[in-house]
Amino acid sequence: MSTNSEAAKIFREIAFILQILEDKKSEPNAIFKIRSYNRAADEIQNLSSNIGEIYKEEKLKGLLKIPSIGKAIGTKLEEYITTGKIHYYDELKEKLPIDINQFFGLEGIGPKTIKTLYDNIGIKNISDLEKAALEGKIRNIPGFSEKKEELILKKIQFFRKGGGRRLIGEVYPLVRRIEKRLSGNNGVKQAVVVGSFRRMKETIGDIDYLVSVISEKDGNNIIDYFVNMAEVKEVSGRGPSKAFVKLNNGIDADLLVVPEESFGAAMQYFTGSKEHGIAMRKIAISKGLRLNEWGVFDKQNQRVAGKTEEGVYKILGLEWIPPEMRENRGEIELAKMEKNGMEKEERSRLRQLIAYDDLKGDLQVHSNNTDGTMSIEEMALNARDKFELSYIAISDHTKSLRLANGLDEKQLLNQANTIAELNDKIKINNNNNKNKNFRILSSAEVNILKDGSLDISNNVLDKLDIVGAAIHSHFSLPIELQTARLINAAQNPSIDIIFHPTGRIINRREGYPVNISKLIEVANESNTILEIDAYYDRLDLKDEYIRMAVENNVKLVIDSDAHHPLHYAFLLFGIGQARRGWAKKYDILNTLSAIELLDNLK
Ligand code: DGT
Ligand code: CA
Ligand code: CA
Ligand code: ZN
Repeated sequence: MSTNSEAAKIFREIAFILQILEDKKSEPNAIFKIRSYNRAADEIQNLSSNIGEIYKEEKLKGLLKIPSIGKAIGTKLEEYITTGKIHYYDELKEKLPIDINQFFGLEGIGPKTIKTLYDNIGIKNISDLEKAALEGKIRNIPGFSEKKEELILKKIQFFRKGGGRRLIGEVYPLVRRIEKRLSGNNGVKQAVVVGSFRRMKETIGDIDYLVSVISEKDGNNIIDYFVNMAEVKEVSGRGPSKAFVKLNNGIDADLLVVPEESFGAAMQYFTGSKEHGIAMRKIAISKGLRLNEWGVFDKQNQRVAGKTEEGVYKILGLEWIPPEMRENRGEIELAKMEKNGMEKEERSRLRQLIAYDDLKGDLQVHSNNTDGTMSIEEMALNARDKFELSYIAISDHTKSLRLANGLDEKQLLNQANTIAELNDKIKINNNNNKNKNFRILSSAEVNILKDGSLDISNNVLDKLDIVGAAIHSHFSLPIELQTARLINAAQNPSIDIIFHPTGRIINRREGYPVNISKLIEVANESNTILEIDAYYDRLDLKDEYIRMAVENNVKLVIDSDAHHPLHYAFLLFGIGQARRGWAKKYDILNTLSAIELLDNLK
């Protein structure tokens, strides 16, 4: 069956090749075409249903219902689903025999650079590029320099470190879909995904499924089912109780089958992390027990726990620990039950960790007034009706960010007026009880300029409900200057939130250098909120920094950075990240109602 990620990949490649081949002057429409292919790729990637299944049910008509898919792209998608190929794509590939996919991961090495490198010295892939850079062959090409050559090498190294790990958001729908199908299989008692995915790591090396069955025959059946799934490209191995496969999108998936009485122990073992597991086993030994993936055993080799995960933790004297915290970074100490005198506040971290249904609002949402794809009203109604949020803040970009069509002072104030009118309009038909107080907040993602000043004046910002600021340029400034820019913004009385504070894009760019402890100190003093950007290629702040912020009483918010209503679904990854950083509900301000939130701003 065709997978969403494969189709998305092809469309992204088409966009990229068009960027290289189309001369923007002679082909003024190229830019729109390129954008359409990229948007289509994003949408397909993030769909919760499989394109093949959509097609089976509704044919082309179903495909055309996917946001951003028009007739031209829709028919190509149909061709891909029915024949496995796209003729147009093959033609483009013939014109440009470059391994485009390899270059996607390299931030800053765009289509134009690749074309120049191909035309001048025939570079077709990353190995060619690395070799040429090492041999000093790039510096002499017009437009390049020794410094640029060095930068290319650095980027290749950063990319290699990522080592083929997938972003969690990229594989999430697929992983859950398979998990659900495994659960529904005859003879299967329980099925869960474990490993780094269950721990909500930012990137996933491989996918690990665990299944419990009653009989050996059921075990055999489920393994048969697993290796024959439509998503499987090849079977790397299978035994009586396990199987290893490679999926169509290139990621590996493991399946392990255990008897019911071992399910909890196996869950504990294969959820990891390895370090957490090793620490757990030491505790078992200190209590005269033995812990492995089959259970907890006493000196007589009797199984004393193993059916449930809670049971395994309990017999070791521990409270159950949320998977996101299992990194052996102090969580076991926190979970020790017999420990006397432990601060209530500390203990409650395990139980009061922010939960996946705790968020009431989203404070970074973009509309089609700038680089979003939908109107403010569409973004609002989707948030209210499909995601059950009680408020969103429209935080469009500001004027100095020209690429995103940033708003100037006048446009921002106009937008705030439109929002006030929309709120009145929405109130009238807020028939849906649960979110009857739904509200749109006026906001902005104010651009921080090179010197740390803002591109919108405070008297305009003060007319908005809530304001965030962010860095979008001059990434290569040294750490002192970069930190000073952020501090300047944080100390501005009109700025409530620093959006995506380090600017990283996972596996693609490191972000700008920031002295994070200094920023946290200033955020605390100035009552500035730091954002966890839930868009899955950002997840910025990372877990360590969240923990630092929380320990220093800095308040956080979790935002989707939505440019399309479907992106609200990404809030999940931000919550996972917050849990990995030990944030409690209390630490995250958008768990409050809109009124309470606004009351808590500086
Ligand atoms: P990944 O796949 O690189 O994103 O990370 P994980 O954590 O999913 O690692 P994976 O798939 O190699 O193994 C799944 C879990 O199995 C791991 O989190 C802990 C457990 N595990 C695997 N190998 C070992 C080991 O050698 N010792 C211990 N204690 N546990 C292991
Ligand atoms: Ca794994
Ligand atoms: Ca694995
Ligand atoms: Zn931004």
